[in-house]
Amino acid sequence: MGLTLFKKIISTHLAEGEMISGSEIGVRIDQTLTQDATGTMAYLEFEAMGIPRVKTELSVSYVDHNTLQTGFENADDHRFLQDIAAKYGLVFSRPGNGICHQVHLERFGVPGKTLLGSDSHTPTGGGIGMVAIGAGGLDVALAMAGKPFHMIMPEIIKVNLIGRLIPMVSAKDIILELLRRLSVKDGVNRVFEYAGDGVKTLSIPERATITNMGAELGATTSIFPSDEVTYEFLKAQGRERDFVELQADDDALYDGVIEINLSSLEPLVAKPHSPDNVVRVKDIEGLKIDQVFIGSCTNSSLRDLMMVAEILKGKTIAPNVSLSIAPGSKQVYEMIAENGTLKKLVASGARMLESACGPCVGMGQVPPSGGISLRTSNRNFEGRSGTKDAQVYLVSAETAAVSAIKGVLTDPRVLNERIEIRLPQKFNINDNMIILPPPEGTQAEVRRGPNIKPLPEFKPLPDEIEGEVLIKVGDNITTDHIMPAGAKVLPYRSNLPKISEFVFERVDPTFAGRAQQKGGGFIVGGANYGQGSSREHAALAPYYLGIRVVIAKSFARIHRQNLINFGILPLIFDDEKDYEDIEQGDILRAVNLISQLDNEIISIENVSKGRTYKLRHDLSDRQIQMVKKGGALKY
Ligand code: MIC
Ligand code: SF4
Repeated sequence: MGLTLFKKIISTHLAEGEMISGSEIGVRIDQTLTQDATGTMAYLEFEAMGIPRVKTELSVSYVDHNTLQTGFENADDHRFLQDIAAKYGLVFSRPGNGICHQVHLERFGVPGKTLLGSDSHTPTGGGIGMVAIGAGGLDVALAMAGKPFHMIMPEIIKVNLIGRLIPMVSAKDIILELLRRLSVKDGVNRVFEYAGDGVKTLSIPERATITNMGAELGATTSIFPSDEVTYEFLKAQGRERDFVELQADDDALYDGVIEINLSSLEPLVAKPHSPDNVVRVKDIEGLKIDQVFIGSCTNSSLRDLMMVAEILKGKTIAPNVSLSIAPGSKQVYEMIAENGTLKKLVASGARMLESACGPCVGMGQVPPSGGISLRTSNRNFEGRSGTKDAQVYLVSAETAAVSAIKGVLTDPRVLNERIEIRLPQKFNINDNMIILPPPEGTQAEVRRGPNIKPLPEFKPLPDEIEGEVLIKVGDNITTDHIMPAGAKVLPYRSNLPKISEFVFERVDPTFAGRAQQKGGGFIVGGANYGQGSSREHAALAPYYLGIRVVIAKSFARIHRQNLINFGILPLIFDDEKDYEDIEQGDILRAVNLISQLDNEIISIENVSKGRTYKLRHDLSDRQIQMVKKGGALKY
């Protein structure tokens, strides 16, 4: 039996275990990426390992998230990251050079290689046939130290693309269609592998939009074959030498097949507050909008911005709309400046932002009170735009641009014209904002501003824990709920004592104070607890507040691993009725916890209710040792 593309790449990188879905494997990592918001912590962890230089083929440190410098904190972090890169042999992508995923695709990604990134949208690299996976900073630090990355061998789902998209329907609509059919939790421990004759009709930026937003399915990653389209893209980037042809064997065996007929797709929109809350634009057309944001690692490529400019050209945005645009990289920015695209955007009334994440993660351009914001980004979680009452709708660049002119959500097919965007044969190659590390052995000083606080002490798991259920939340709680981002909180990513004050702030602002006062306790969650970002602060900050056990119906992949990495035990209800029974304020008691970990089932007593719950841990032996010792660094 032949192999899927994912298995082909994993088989050449397998360091531990067997490729049997559901079992734990260790994978050799060729490349890593970090961004500033997760990077400072990742490098503090790397430093703690005492390794003189990164051991990967390539490790890149990007600055793209915390670029809104309203205080000294972010600038201090950038300087720390630049110094660290020089000291440990990393490539440094300076602020202004662009969003990590876009830049990595353009300048560094290589088909067939493995990439581990401390950002959940690292699978963007799957657009050029990489196995690109998002993880917590500590896992990335371990990969930089030359250790294999451990994960559950996923199931592999083939997504068969048939036919060709009709005008004004684009790649974003393909991934929204998948999110419409599946949900934000259906991709957990699965990989989506694209195939079929529709693949060759999609450019690399379009493929990358799809693999990028595969993260919203909860998937381990998504991957496209590496074909002649990939070759042309790499050649245009002056990197044709990095090309290798890669595809699944014809007789490859998949765990499931999904078919999407591209020619019958229509423009789609994800309604608040979940990327899988998808309907046709037609179904809610006419919705009055206040804001449009075009950008983020999902839709900020040259192709997207040229398309937007062709739609906006000679027109003015509606008086009720504020349109902001952030090009994905300096390369894109330079090229739109040169080819006249920028002029068309500015002339129409667009507010041009720097090449960074920006509004996608609440860094500026917060919508007005009760505002309706149309965005080309990938997440519309409640509160993420920077205000709790904003309603964020996710759409394609085409839908965003047409709606910006009309002032209401509009199906872009009204334009009734065929706009063909031809990508250039040669992209502008100017890597002057990329700093290569000095040769090994060069002395490099690391400057640390006052916001950069040391890591906490990691203590072994206590054998007995008694405490209160400090909070009980529902299904699909995101890491944005647990550890908010945005302009107010993001600057404290390297200051754990301070950022811990914001845990669950948008759900229950009293949480952090209560946790601290009671010296810890339990968190109870529903299904897919911790979905969304890779931010390990969503585990580290609760650890800092004294949490050692989280009980949920199920966990999202990256967050579960982050909990384990910091010595927090993730437990699953064996009987979901117990989730209904348990209440905030109940006192729970776990005794003989250490020896109980040898069993699959762990008993925890609800002292308040006089009942005992059966809980599963599903940890591998390696993970059990890790949690017992107080996390991965101790282990
Ligand atoms: C996100 O899109 O939520 C982020 C901000 O990029 C995060 C990383 C972080 O929280 O720093 C992610 O996707 O992992
Ligand atoms: Fe940045 Fe938004 Fe992409 Fe996260 S999803 S990497 S915040 S652009």
